[in-house]
Amino acid sequence: MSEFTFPDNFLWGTSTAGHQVEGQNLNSESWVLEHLPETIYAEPSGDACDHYHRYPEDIAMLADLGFNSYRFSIEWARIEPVEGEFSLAALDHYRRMLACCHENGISPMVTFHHFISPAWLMRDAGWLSSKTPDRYARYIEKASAHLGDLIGTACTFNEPNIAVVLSKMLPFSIQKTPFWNKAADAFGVAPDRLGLWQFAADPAMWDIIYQTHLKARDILHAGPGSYPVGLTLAMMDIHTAEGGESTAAQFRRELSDNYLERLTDDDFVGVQTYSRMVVGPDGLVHPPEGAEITQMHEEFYPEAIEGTVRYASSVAGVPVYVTENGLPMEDDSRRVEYFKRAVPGVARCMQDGIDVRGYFCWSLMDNFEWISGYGPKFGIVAVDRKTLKRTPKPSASVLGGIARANRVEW
Ligand code: GCO
Repeated sequence: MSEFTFPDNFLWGTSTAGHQVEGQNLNSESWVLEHLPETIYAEPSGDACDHYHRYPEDIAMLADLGFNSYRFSIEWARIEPVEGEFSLAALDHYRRMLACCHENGISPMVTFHHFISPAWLMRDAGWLSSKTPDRYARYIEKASAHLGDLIGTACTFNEPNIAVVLSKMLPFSIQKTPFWNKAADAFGVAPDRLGLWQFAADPAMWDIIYQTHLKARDILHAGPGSYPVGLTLAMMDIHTAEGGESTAAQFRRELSDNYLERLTDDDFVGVQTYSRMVVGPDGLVHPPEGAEITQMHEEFYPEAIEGTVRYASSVAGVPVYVTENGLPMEDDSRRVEYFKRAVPGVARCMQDGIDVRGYFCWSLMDNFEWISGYGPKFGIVAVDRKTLKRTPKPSASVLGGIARANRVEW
């Protein structure tokens, strides 16, 4: 039997994203995409979990469960619904959320952009436009001035590599579906100028996002408050099948190294991992016959987080937060098993001297899983889709118990 006690200041949290839990994000680009006749979304986000109004109950609940931190995003589309028009009401809402965290002894980790931009940005090429860095910097200035003194940790962006990761994982190209041209029409741009964060797998986008990240990082460091700033990456634990060495190296470069190598001056990197990816000479190799498969069609593989934390630390050379880790399955007993194997993997990294600062599960509650809708269940808390009633699952007590004890055995 092994055991590990985490440092006193280690963050134990749950993660969510505004568009996935708040509800009625009407001025966002996603709201437009979800309501296209040719949409690829299983269903619209609608009310989501009404977290916009129910956050006091939700934050009190995660504190009662034993957590000491909460990662959530603020929504640019609410704060600047029309270019140049900033909503004091939206900024005050997020300030009340931050105050609620502190009242509950919760250190808030704020993600300033979790995939979703205002619809108006997409009408001018979104993340393919050279004007976006300055537009985003203006938003960050306003948000930092209004909220910075209450922030514990900040992520400028969530997963700038998601479109490239999806391009390797999805069995079809979103950009080749009728949805793509209809989405371009909806925003009044040519298909090759539709700069959607989640789906435009255009290498030029990362350069624009990276320049924007540097601007945002400097603004947040200079503004009110004093807190670490970084960004998060979608990371698969990439394994090599026989003969796949060069292809796996190419996957690591495209999906991880191109990003990690530019983060060496950041205060941290957020690692977000769910499973492994096995790569053979011709690309992705499907999970072995009989493997347990999740609702996101990935292998049940809790050990992946140990691999990605080690890899991210070795390439970026900065502290790590596990900002997303979890399991999309209806059967919560599998989520319990997942955490019981994943958390020790993080502990082993720390035993070997890797500077891990926190562990955040995805997600606090079952929520809107983008194009998959409300089908996949990632939450440690169930949400009744008819009443929005929250019901903690056994996994909430198990992971909350580890958080409260600040130690793990295996
Ligand atoms: C992501 C996002 C989350 C997802 C979660 C489950 O990594 O795609 O950060 O918004 O919902 O990862 O897929």
